[in-house]
Amino acid sequence: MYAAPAAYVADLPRPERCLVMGVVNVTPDSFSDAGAWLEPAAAIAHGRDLHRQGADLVDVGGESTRPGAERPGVDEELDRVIPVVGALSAEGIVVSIDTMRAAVAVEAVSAGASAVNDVSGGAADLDMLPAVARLSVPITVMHWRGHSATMQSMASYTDVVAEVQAEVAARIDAALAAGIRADHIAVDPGIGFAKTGEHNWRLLGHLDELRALGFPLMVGASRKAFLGSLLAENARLRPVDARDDASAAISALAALAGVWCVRVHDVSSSLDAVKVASRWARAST
Ligand code: PMM
Repeated sequence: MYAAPAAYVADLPRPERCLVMGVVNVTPDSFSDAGAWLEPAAAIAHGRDLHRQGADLVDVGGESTRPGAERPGVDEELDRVIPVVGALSAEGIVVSIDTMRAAVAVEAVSAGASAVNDVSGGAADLDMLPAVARLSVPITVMHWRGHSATMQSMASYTDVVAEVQAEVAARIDAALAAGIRADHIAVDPGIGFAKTGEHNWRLLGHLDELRALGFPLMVGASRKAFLGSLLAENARLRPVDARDDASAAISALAALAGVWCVRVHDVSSSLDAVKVASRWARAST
């Protein structure tokens, strides 16, 4: 009934429990922390703080993917993330770069990043998968149907679990065909990306079917709108900054479902949650 992570991703930490990835959005417009970490010094301090809280990895991103967001130019994205990636990596913090651009991934890895997190699974930039193969670093391949400006118009499925599984399997095949090592690939259902709340819940309730693809799973549900709706009172969404308890609950349940890594904004609550899940899973064997 309860599951330990099916597998770990090579060349990343292996704490023998679900990993916790802390998020640093170096953006003016992310839904979860709009603009709070846009200045490099603030972003670096935040990354350090997440590391002190126990984050196994810190994910640095320079492009907001909230529904409707406009894309920054590549130079703008590089200016946002490279100083942050460089400073955190130099302190021994394991950094992943959240980008859909091969050029940003390449610069970030040369600045010290250990992994690439591409929400498009290599579909947004056809140079991405060959670049990651050459860099020989891990990559998270997320389910994605299109850029933020239009993605919610693509939230249409007959069977969301089967379709996400098939579409993400095609991206895994593309990654392998580009020469990326199988043990460098993690898979993510892309909670909130071209999905309604109902779709998100069905995917979370059927993580075992995504696990059946045979790759470590990442889940990024932290602070997302479907939690705001779940916790709404008097038709008012729960504010973004009051969704961390629910996010930690998702982390515990995801860990029990055998997820490899949860991507969260509040690290300490999710770290406690995955430790409880890990102890619970051990007691149930
Ligand atoms: N969600 C966001 C950004 N990057 N990466 C992965 N792998 N999975 C996600 O669900 C994901 C992601 C959007 O959330 P944010 O604006 O709070 O970073």
